[in-house]
Amino acid sequence: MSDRSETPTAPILLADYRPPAWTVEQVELTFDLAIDRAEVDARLALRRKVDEPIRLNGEGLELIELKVDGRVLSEGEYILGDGMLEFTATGDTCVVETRVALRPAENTAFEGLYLSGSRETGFLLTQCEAEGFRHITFFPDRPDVLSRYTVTLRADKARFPVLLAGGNPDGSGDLPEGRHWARFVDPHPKPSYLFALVAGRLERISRDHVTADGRRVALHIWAEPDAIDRCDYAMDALVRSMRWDEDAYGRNYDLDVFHVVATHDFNMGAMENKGLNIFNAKYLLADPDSSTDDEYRHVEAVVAHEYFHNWSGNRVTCRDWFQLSLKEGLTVFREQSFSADMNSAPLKRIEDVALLRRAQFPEDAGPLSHPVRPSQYSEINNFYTATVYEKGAELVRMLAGRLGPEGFRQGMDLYFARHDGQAVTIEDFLRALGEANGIDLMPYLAWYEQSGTPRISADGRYDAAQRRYRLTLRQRTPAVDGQAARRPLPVPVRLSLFDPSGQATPLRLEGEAAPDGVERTVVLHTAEQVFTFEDIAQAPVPSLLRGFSAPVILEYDYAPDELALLLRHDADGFNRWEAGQQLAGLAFDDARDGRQQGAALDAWTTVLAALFHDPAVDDALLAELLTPPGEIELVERQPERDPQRIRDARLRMLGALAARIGVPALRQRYDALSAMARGDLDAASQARRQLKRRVLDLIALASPDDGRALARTQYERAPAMTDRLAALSTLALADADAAAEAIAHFRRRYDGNALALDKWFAMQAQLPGDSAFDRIRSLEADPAFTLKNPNRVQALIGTFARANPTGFHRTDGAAYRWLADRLLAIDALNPQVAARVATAFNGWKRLEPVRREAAHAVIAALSSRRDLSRDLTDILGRVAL
Ligand code: 0A1
Ligand code: ZN
Repeated sequence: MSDRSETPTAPILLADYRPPAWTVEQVELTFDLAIDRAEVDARLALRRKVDEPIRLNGEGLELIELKVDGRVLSEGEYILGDGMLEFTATGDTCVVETRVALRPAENTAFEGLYLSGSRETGFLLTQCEAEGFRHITFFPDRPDVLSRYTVTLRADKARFPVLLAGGNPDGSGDLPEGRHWARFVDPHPKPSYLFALVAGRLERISRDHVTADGRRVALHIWAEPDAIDRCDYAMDALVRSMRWDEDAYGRNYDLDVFHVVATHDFNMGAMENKGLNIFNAKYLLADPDSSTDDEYRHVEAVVAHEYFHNWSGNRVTCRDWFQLSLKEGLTVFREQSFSADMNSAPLKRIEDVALLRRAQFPEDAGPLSHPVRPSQYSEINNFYTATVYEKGAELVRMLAGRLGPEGFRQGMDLYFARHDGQAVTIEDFLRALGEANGIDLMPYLAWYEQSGTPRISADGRYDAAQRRYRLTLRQRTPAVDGQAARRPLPVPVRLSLFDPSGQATPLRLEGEAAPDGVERTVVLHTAEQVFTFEDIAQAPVPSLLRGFSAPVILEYDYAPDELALLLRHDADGFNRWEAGQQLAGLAFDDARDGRQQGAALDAWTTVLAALFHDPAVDDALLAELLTPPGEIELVERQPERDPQRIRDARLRMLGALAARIGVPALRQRYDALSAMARGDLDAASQARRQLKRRVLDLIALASPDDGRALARTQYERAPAMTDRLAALSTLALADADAAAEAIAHFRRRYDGNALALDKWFAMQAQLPGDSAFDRIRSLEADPAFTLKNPNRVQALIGTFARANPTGFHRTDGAAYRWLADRLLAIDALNPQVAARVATAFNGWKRLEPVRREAAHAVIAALSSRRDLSRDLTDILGRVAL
């Protein structure tokens, strides 16, 4: 567990980076494993780089013995304290041997070696990123120390029949007294955060994969016996990922075995340990009866993400934790590209941008805002953020766009070849990509170093006499309090111009001899730049930032009918959706301000009603178009937030849309979609379910009785989870009391199925309004609720605090006080989870005054406590500012 904060620790600064004084060339670890007590013998072959004592990190370890070059050190010969073991050595190389004891079953923080599940049937596993290895043995626990690992595991054979560690198997056998052993050798030097072991009663499914360069690899997915039949989809996804990385990046797997393990007790999504990926069960297990379509897609994406780390993260790793986005932003980008290839590229782009706006934009606009490469941190676990991951991926996407597909591939080839086996920086990445293409990409470093979402304002002037269109682009990034003024960034703006009939116009920039297609990318390098297009016959409607070519907020004063034109005609699937979102934003303003006949509300409902009947619009896109920005995104548009007003206005605009399409047409579409319903997983079936859900929600708004009746039937007849959960949620949203019977039925049906129960908790945690808080408290009393399981905590407490604005942001502040209380209890068990949940306080400053005061009082009281973990102290300290 992390330190308590009685003595606040000084932040770690990027500017203070120094290479390690001693490196570790070879690590030999021997584990004697048991639930209550494990012993770890470590033999480290060290090499001196700088004339300094040897300093090894170690937290919560009971040191039994320390030897240097074969000699036992007595107590006076070393210093042990503050998470560090220090002693001196004379030569330039030395062998350090330690023996330590650990207490896995007492480790509720899930960092280091811990127990998943019960003492009787659970299994042991490790989590080392970012700084968990120091909870296992004394070691220079930093990513720039790369070592070769040999790991021997010993344990009772009946209790721990399966013993796994990263690397290739190197023997196994029986020992006296019913024990056994297994050894693993990893030939690839790796940082300590990629070490992993697993021991317990697990079952497996297996497959063989022959890599493009001819290596036969045994793939094994491991799970507890009751879950092993839910691993097949993940295995398929793994094979697809391996093939894709071979084709798209020329990257092959590099060990003889690849293990993947599922656990229900995990702080994050999954972990890319070398040769032994460990997954939160939520992102590995999938079956139609308990998983939704969205979850299937997430399993595919996370399996790919962890696998892709084998090169972007493991073979080439980070010099220090400030460079985290070097592996995470790049791997998210690779994962997004894979998912786009496996599914629909425009829909994937819509999903990714929607996530960026929902999660990263608010983060970057509030007190937790930080650059993709932060310059300081006090607790690194708090930097696994949407900014490092999602915005980081957008930066790689911009670089890839700048170089084009072939140039990017050449750049990546050079990056992997040049830095294989190294721990490197973002600068190294930019240099490799740039040098492979003869381009200086260093101006993009500013994107990594500067926080905040840039605002790009665009202004178009048409000159009929000159047949010219002048587009002025300006950029500014609002500075966060106390930070330096922002530098202009290189901002690629992909664009087209549409004539009033909806045709894209050929584009010739001033000074060019001939037009070059109907889509161009212009790059804004300075605070303001003008781009002049020639031979433009009529005043055009610009389609800007196509495909979301840069992670910015675009400000262009579109009239509703211009957005309506783009919504009808834009060939860029993303921008078509985007036009709909922009128009919906204006329609929301009309609904909020009581303009029931407002031009935007009218245009939005009119175009969508037309598209609803247009056979050229496929089901998946229509479902997306019928979804206006959510309450969380809409809140971002408001200077001062009153969640209830926002929710009411959003419902009014959706009501207007339902009325415009009309209940008979909605009903007809719903029936047609239902008639085709099966539980199949192909894209068309998924799209139909998605659209059916939107249509049902619209029916429930326009004709509540019909909506309830249809939802009840859908719940009863659903062939799989997607339809079942959607129907339950529609029923509960329409009338939570009337849905009580179905809610109880779901609870009984899925008793014992942890992942399905998480959805049951989360669905109810989102139900809005005054009664939400009481509902949460009675859900806490459900015997299946526990603060010890991160997924359960996120499902109930996290969802309520983050995704239920009207329920959580009560004017009486009761939910804030309750959250503070729960944070204290969670923090005592698992600081990482407490810190994550606490980020729900991020936007308090922009609440309307009554709620703001109530939130402030709670945050101030909580953050002044001295008995919190470093993780929670760090988040609260920043949020309170
Ligand atoms: N590297 C993993 C995510 C991860 C990060 C931290 C963890 O513990 C604090 C665990 C997992 C990934 O990106 O998949
Ligand atoms: Zn990752």
